[in-house]
This record gives sequence, C-alpha cells and structure tokens, in this order.
Amino acid sequence: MSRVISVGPLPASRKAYRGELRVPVREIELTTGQVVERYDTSGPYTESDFRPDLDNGLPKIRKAWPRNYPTQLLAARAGEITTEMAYVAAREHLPAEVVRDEIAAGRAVLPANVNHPECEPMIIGKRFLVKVNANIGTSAVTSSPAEEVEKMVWATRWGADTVMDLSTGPRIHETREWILRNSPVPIGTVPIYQALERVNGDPTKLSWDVYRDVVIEQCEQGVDYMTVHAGVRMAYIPLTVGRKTGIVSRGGSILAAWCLAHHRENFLYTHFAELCEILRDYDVTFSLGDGLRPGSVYDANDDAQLAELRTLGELTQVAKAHGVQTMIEGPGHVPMDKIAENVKLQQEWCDEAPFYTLGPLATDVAPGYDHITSAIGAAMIAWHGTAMLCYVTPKEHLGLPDRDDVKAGVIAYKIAAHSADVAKGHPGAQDHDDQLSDARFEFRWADQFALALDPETAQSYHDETLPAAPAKTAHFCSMCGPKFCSMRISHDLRTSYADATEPAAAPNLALAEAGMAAKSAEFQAAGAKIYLPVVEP
Ligand code: IRN
Ligand code: FE2
Repeated sequence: MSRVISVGPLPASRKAYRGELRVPVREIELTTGQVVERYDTSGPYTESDFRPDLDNGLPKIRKAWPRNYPTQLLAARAGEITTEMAYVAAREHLPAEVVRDEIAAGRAVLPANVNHPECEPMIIGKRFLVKVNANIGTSAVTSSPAEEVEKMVWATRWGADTVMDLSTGPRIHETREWILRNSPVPIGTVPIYQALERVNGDPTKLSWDVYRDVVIEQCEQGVDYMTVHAGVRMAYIPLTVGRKTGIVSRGGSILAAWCLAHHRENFLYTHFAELCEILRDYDVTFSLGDGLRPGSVYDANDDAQLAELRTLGELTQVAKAHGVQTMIEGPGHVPMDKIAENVKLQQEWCDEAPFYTLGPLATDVAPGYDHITSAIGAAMIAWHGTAMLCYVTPKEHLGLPDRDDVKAGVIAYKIAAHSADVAKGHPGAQDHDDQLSDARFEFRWADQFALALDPETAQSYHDETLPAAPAKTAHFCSMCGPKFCSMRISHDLRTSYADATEPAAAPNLALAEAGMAAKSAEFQAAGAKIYLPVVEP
C-alpha cells in the first residue's frame, strides 16, 4: 500500500501559527524582504519538518476546547463566542462578534463535529471568504484508503477548505476513518451512499432504520457535514419527466427509485426531525442536497429544481428549530443568464442559509474541460453570494479524478472563489492581486511564482524557454522577448516622465529611446545567451 504523502512548505513559504489559538497562516517571503500572509488550509503537512503518522493521525487540537452548548448555532444564539468562533475570526481577520452573529442568524455555518478534534475550524457564509470543497473517495474499482488520504492532503495543499469523502465500494468505513484522523479540514459525506452499500446496492431495500444506523456511525467517527437529499419529495419526481437529462444527482436518483418502488414519501423527509436530533448531538451540519438539480443548461431553473428548493427552505426552518446548522446545496448546470436567479431564490426561500453549489457549468459542450466550464459559473454564482463552491475536475462526466485532476479542480475553483472575493470587495482580497502585479511589473520573477496560486506550474512554464538564473531578474520573458516587452517599455517611459522637469510633460521619447538602447546594450553585453538552452550544472 502506498504511503506517499505530500509534505513540506510551498515555494518561498513557511508555515506559521498566530496567537494562543495557534491559527495557521502561510507566510511568503518576497525577494524585497517583505513577508506577506495567506489564509492556509493545508494543516501541519506544510510545516518544514512535519512527519505524517497516518496510523495515529494529526494532533487533536480541539480536544480540550469547551463545549457549553450542543451546537455552534445554539451557542451563538445564547451570545457565546466559542473557541471555534474566535479561531475562525482570527483566520478571517474579522471581529468574533461578526462570526457569532452570522452563525446565530443562520447565515453562516461552522462545521465541526465534536468527534473531529483534529479539525482546524473554518466558516462558510457570504460575509466570509468564499470557500472551496474538493470531492474525493474510492469507488468499487479503484484506489485504497492511503491513496485517498494523499488526495485529501494534496487537495488541502492547493487550498481546498473542506473535503467530501464520497467513497463507495467495500472499504468505506476504513477509508473515512483514515481521512478523518488525518484531516485538518472539515470532512463531508453523503450517508445514503453507504446505506446503499448496506443493502447491496438495491435502493428499494433502503429504510429509515438502515439510514439512521449509517448516520450515527458516521457522526461517531467525526464527519462534520452531511449531504441529505430530504427535498426529493415523491410528488416532484414526475416534474423531471420532460427533462433533457432527468435526475443526475446520485443521492437524488437513489431516493427517487425508493419513492417510486414503494409509492411512499421520501423517508428522509418524513423522518427529518429525528435526523435533526441525531445531528444536533454531534454538531454535524446539514448540507441539504439538491437531488433534483439540473444536469444540463436546458433543464436549469425548471419546476423540479425549484419545487425541491422550496422544500429545502421548509426543512431549513425545521433544522434551525432543532438548533442544527444548515447549508443548502445548489446546481449543477446553469447558463449565465439564469445564475443570479438561483442565488436570489435560494436566499429568499431558505432564510439566507449559506448556499453551496456544484459549479455550475455555464455550458455543456466541453467534456474534458469541465473544471473550466464550471469555474465560469462558479465565479459568477459566488459573486452573487454563494458561500462555498464544490469543485468539478476535468474528469467530470468521464471518470474518477486522479491526483492531477484534483489539483486542476482545486486551482480552477480557487480562481473562481478569489475572483468573487475581489469583486465582493472582501477586505484584503485584492492585496494578493496587487502584490502579484507589483512583482510582475518589477520583473521579480521569483516573487511572481511564489505569489501564484500554483507556483510550480508558473515557474515551469517560464523556465521551459528561459531556464537560466539570469532570466529570473531579466526585464522580459520569452512571450515578447526583450524588444517587445510592454512592461519594460512602460518602465522606460516612467523613467522618462520622472526625468522630465514638468510633471505633466509629454513622454520624452528621446529619453525613452536612449533608455531602451541602454537596456538592449545591457542584454547584448550579457552575451544574449538567454535564449539558448542552458545546461545547468
Ligand atoms: C454540491 C452542491 N450540489 C451538489 N453538491 C455535491 O455533489 C454534494 O455535496 C456531493 O459532494 C456531490 C454529489 O452529490 P449527489 O450527486 O449525490 O447529489
Ligand atoms: Fe453534470
């Protein structure tokens, strides 16, 4: 069994912990001597000397933290700022009162099962940074528990804020145990998948009793949030008949099959109050599933989808009355012009509970590139107020994602989430862009790489053509070459402005010309070897 786990700091970075609560940050040291700080999801794995011990798991940081109320929601309503709330406030650079009030109002959730003490608390809500979830998990035909732990570590290394273990197949319990004990981020699951395994894959054999036992087992293990497709009511199933792509949710289709076979109302709907009581005991957060989400842009915002969403609103009230934290899952496949309406209706009908969407894919035409089709929709929906984005990998619709797909998916979604943070004016979000732009304009290549969401890819693309050390300070790259670099020409123009006596004087072209000639001479003098393949010793 492979036990290779990705450890160690990212380029030019070091792990640091702030304050008594030891809130994690990533420090990036720039070549200017400036040190910038980033939100860090990667857990101890990015410490410089961390040695993972998969059998014993991560340190149990929350073990000694007090629990005066069953859930974060009940604590917040009572006016208490829990240790978890203080921790996320420090992480997000916001007052702890804001965290508490957003949770109390049900506008944010802090998924942290009492049995997941290894978890570094985080918050999901529209007032906070947009979060990204990465799905992993074994299937009947591929991968082992240790490989899934590596995928979890790998996803969080690139910025996944939560991970969902969607394992099916024979080793579900064991895989989840490994993931939970080694995960610094909240873990989500879809319990109906394991329930289906219990009844040997026959959805008609499912029952509330089977499901309840699975939920309790997962609560005991420490799962932080659970997708529950309780809104797939029997009466809505006929609404999917005229669809182009029917029911595309795995959980949704399992429950629809059960409802039709028994001609009964969904047992998750009829037993919802009991389910609330179980989740409350462990402070597990509901992620009310969108079992009837559209699976094509043609089906977007149709009656089936919206009927389910109204029911999710009704269930949100029930969950909240039980003191259980709740977020709402959303689509799917939605064309750009129908995205805003999704957020508007969800916020209206579900009492502003955090929205958690799967993309959406803005178009159906690019299998193999659905991390891109969906990141376009994800950026838009996050800008409108979605709190967490469930990533989609390039393998979506085609196969189980491997490690490279996981990274491609996480990076695509970090781009979407961050773009929304910038557009929403989240405090400090644009600092990252500004730091990178400064590095780019000042030809601090090493800093540009270090500040990139994916430093390794940025550097390797650059080095494909200009691998030599002098190229790391050169005032151009191979895209334009020395003569056509717009940034360098602007620098020279700036110099010429500064040299002119009148501040508003027209560009001194003679000076600029001289400056360019001087730069050109500099490169010539350096042997202009920079374009030749250089063999490093
Ligand atoms: C997120 C929003 N809508 C769906 N999701 C995720 O999709 C959900 O949390 C789970 O990780 C995944 C598969 O869900 P279905 O297909 O069982 O609904
Ligand atoms: Fe799809």
